[in-house]
Amino acid sequence: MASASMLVTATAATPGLSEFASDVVAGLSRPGQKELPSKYLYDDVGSALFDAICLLPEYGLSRAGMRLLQHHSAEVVARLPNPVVVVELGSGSGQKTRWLLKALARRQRVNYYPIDISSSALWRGQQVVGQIDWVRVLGFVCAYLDGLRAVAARRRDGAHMLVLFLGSTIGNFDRPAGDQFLRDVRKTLQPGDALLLATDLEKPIAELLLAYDDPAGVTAAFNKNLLARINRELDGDFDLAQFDHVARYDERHRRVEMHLRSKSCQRIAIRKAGFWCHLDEGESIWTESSHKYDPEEVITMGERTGYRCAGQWIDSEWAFAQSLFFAL
Ligand code: AVI
Repeated sequence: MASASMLVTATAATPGLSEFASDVVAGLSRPGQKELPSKYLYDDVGSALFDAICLLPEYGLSRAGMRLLQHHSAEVVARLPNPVVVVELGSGSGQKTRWLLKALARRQRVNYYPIDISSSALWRGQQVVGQIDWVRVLGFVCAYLDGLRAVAARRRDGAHMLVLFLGSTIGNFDRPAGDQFLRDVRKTLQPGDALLLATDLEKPIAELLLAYDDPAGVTAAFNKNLLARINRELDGDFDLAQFDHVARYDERHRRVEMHLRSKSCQRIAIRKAGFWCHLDEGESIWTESSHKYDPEEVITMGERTGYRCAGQWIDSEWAFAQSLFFAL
């Protein structure tokens, strides 16, 4: 990859710049590898493209998570304290959670609190789980930890919490940041509260690369939509045809990385941020990491961040784990 890159920053300190604009300016101003935070992949278009990714035959994560809950929800519920309220970090489509909520609703009335930064994602999930008898849904549109604290503040005496972090979203954090996130969640919990954590597991590299660079080009569209979003929201002039979607596996960090590689030497304007950046031919913008785990490593990760593991289920078709932890 070309390393020399020059950039012209007019307004790194522009007052009143939105958080999105400042993060874009900061990421594209980085010396060496340019980056854009993966959380910005999920505007309405990006979320719809992600839903389409979950249907791809090459991307087995979501179906694995669904199969696990379909087959093991009763076992998970049998290990939980009674009663529990359910908090989900990232509401998703509601398809997976439905199995768990149904199993739980066989023994108790359930208060279910999905938390998502996107109100449209919350709304879609609620259509599915809102149909289940004995389940009351109250969604929170906010960041995960803020929502978790808000739910914890409503907790009634004697009620425990079950936190769901499904979909292997923890894999989009670097490993140290993943640990920190689990510690932050733990701070909001009381001893005996539960966390069901999903993690995608290591598998042959060719299989992983196909999952993140599918032949139909859906993941490429998902990745490039980040540039399109900058064009839409910040009056940028990225020419999407001048970028290749690249998925690569970093063996040292055990993660798939998504990049957008510039096909030419180009200068891009992002007018609402008053910012211009230069990209060399072959230079890339790093947009996402997706870490892959060893099952034992997941248990250790929980243990060093304040939990004990009470069960782990692994899908037989796609290496993917759900681990049940209790806060110590
Ligand atoms: C949301 N997250 C767990 C997905 C993943 O697999 O890391 C996002 C994704 N990126 C490309 N395909 C899917």
